[in-house]
Amino acid sequence: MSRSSNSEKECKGPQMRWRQRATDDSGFGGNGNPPGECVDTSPFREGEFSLSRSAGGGCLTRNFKCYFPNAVHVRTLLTNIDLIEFESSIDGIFHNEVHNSIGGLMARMDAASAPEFIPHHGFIDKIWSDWQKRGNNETYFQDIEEVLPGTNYLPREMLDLEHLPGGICVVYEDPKSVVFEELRC
Ligand SMILES: [Cu+2]
Repeated sequence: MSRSSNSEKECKGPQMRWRQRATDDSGFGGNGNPPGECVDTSPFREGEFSLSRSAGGGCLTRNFKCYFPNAVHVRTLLTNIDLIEFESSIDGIFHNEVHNSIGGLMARMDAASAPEFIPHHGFIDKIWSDWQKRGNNETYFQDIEEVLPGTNYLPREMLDLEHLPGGICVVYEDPKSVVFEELRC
């Protein structure tokens, strides 16, 4: 999972480089095959892996579209100092579009059953963490003093990923990629 205790020396969360991981046959498997879009490579191939009954059962499906954000897109997003614009982009383009571009199970309501779901969300969380570290308007939350629905927590308690309630911390490493190193802002 993406969280571990502060008492550990290091705490890291999973993340993914969307295009590389989502198209890697040896990792999560590649694209699905028509007509059913079932993935037929990797440990998640049809016959080896099946969805839970609550997710409808059957094989893991994918149907790649052409759009995946790259490192340049991520850097551009991080330089956006307006919280509303940042939130709109990370939610709409970086989160939703990647779900839809992977397609198949990731584009369904039960996408959480897909093996790439947690790494995808881990990377979204990393971008959020990187944006916070840049100090961009980080305290601007209109409802910062309102309890988050279904919890006893306030939004401001969730701003610093290294000091979350209950002694939880999350630290993300940068992807080991020359592209990311060259683009470091
Ligand atoms: Cu999602």
